[in-house]
Amino acid sequence: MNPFSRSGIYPILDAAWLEAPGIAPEAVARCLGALPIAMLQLRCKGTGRQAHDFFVRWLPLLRAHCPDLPILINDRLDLALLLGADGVHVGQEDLPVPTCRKLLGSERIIGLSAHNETELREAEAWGADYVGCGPVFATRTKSDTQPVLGVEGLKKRVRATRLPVAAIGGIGLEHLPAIAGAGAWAAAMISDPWRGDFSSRLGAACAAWRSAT
Ligand code: TZP
Ligand code: MG
Repeated sequence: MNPFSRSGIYPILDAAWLEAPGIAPEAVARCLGALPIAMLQLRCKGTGRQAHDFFVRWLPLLRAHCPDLPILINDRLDLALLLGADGVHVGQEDLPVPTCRKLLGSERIIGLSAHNETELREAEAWGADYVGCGPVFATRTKSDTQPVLGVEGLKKRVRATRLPVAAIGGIGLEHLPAIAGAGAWAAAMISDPWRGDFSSRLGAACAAWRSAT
């Protein structure tokens, strides 16, 4: 199945949230498997060893519970290859998309963060499968971001590329109608689902997306 045929919520599971005390991994994985989400990403900004241990712990568990869901790894092409992830998401400072493509082959998914028209064009020329555009709103999750795009800025990016666009940055439940209305393929969310009961909040996000599309 074309992984982009289903638009929706794209949870990015960051180690900072997933490895916090009190998190029950099985319950998180079960909840993700039960929801109609578009794609999943594992992200760990720790040391190489921390990233390794985090991906080794979580990828197989998520796979077991979400067999049909593409699961990408942030930044770490080496670990994505080692663990057989469905792809990688890279930023402008990470390994270039053509290098990722050479190593990953044509079947796996490559997402690239793109912040302007030049980067959008490069993403297309290099064969990225989707682009991440943001921050749409102010975020406390990432400090070295580009200026906030806003919904109008997001619409411009969507119009400027033929690639599916994953909107990211400060996205909460209340923003989902506007993000869907802007034509984004997905709403990537890191912190919002954790600002309450993970399962109910993510369920509400999926429902909000569905009623907006
Ligand atoms: N890239 C642009 S904003 C951002 C990233 C990785 C962080 C998004 O996190 P949150 O918690 O959903 O605002
Ligand atoms: Mg990166």
